[in-house]
Amino acid sequence: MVKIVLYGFDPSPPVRSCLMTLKALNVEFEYKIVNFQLGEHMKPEFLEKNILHTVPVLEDDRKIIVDSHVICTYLIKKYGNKNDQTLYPSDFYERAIVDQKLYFDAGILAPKLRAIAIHIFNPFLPNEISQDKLEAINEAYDFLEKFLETNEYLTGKNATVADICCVATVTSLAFHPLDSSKYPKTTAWIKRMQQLPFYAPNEKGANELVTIFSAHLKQYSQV
Ligand SMILES: N[C@@H](CCC(=O)N[C@@H](CS)C(=O)NCC(=O)O)C(=O)O
Repeated sequence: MVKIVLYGFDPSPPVRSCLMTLKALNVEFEYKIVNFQLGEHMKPEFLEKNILHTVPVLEDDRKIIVDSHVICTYLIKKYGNKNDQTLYPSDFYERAIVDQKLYFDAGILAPKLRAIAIHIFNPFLPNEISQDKLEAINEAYDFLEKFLETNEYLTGKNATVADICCVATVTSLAFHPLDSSKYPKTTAWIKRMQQLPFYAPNEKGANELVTIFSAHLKQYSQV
């Protein structure tokens, strides 16, 4: 039997994207926790799987796949219902629109979170978090509000893999809360995502991460 293993830990947003996708597809897998506090991501056996020392990593029948966006789309292409194109359409143009929002997550949203995370988790960097890094998050919220101007989800009337990846990141940014009067569409989109049957694996890890960030910011933000 083909064995799927996901390496990661719950607070990590890209790991949560994979957990939601696996749940949406109803695929069985083994979840192996990588303990960063013990430096497990830097051990030779993990580096052998991913030289970038990041999670998530997926092992499918002993083949390795790195990067949440690639993992999620791979899982849908391989294990998704071939008659249901909702999560990742096969039409080239529709897929390009979904890919664009995946790259938006990878290239714009997630780096704004990372710019702050490095001051919390990297002991060699200053603890202080400058105001401009927090304000940069508003730019991401502005983009999302525009994307959602005419649609209920990021690329149309249905949630796709792009919504899954973006919501994992956005809910991790909640230490810099969305003003619902300024961002009504984005606020409604998050609530809509939270109602979906595959959303549950995001909840606990996002809360854990936001608690860590909020406590750090209380102590170190330069406001
Ligand atoms: N683009 C990657 C980002 C993965 C990533 O940066 N993961 C973080 C945890 S959220 C990590 O493993 N960092 C450890 C490191 O960079 O050493 C993805 O989407 O999978």
